[in-house]
Amino acid sequence: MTIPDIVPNPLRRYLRPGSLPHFFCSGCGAAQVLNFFLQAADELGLDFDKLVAIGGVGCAARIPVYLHAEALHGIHGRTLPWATGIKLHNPELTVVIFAGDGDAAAIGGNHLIQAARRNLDVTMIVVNNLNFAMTGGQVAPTTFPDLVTSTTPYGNRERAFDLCQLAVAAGATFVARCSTHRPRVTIHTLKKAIQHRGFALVEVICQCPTYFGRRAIGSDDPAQGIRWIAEHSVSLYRAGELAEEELADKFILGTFVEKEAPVFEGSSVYPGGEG
Ligand SMILES: Cc1ncc(C[n+]2csc(CCOP(=O)(O)OP(=O)(O)O)c2C)c(N)n1
Repeated sequence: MTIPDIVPNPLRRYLRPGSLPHFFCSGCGAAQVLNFFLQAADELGLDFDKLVAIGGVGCAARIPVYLHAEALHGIHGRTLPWATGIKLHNPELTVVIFAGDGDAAAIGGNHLIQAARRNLDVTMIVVNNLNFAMTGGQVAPTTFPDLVTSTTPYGNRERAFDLCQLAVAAGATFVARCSTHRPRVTIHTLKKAIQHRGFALVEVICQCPTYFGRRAIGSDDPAQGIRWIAEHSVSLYRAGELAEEELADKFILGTFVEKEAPVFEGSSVYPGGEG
């Protein structure tokens, strides 16, 4: 089935023919990230013939399926091993990973640490909707304390994990957190991450109306989800004014690291060789 363009959308040309209608729920933040990425790619003039988009399994991990580029949709948590092989084999390629927070912070967490440590020259976009959405809204390492999810009906008893701090500590050379309530900043940050040489991690805080919204914030209205994110966000510059307890349920938004360092590439794997 093809969807007629009611208003011709210039970004439509970046979508894989026949990939619509998409499978995202109404108001899903992951679909917004797809839109942000297309806008960033368009503004950069990114060559889609040299783009490889990689997703594991999950709602966010479906994003590559819609891109008119080489796409790999594979195994939950294993995006970075593929990205490593692809990038080392052909350094000319732009490799972009789309991962859910469950994917990046739980099952794929160690791959993230090693890729950051190596400074693998890829961009990893983590779509953080604070739960395992595709499997029914289970608690994730990123879920804030006390929140209700499908597996924490009495409230989450665990502390939330800060993926950006992890990436910084592991050696990533570009690390930023953005959110769906600030589209322009997010697009700008994605552009910088794509252009960055080295391991770039961008975490995008996203609403999940169907699972997280319904249980954790009591509304499946996407606008409420976005409002909730805005209310729980604080800029990096203001975060220093808040106590640690106040930050426990806040998203610190900003760019944490942007620096140059040697990247992991073919010649560093086989010194003196072509890789
Ligand atoms: C190896 C493996 N473990 C578990 C699963 C089940 N599984 C599929 S999607 C998913 C949740 C994905 O959550 P997240 O990565 O946060 O992405 P979201 O769906 O929220 O975008 C899980 C646990 C799987 N497919 N493969």
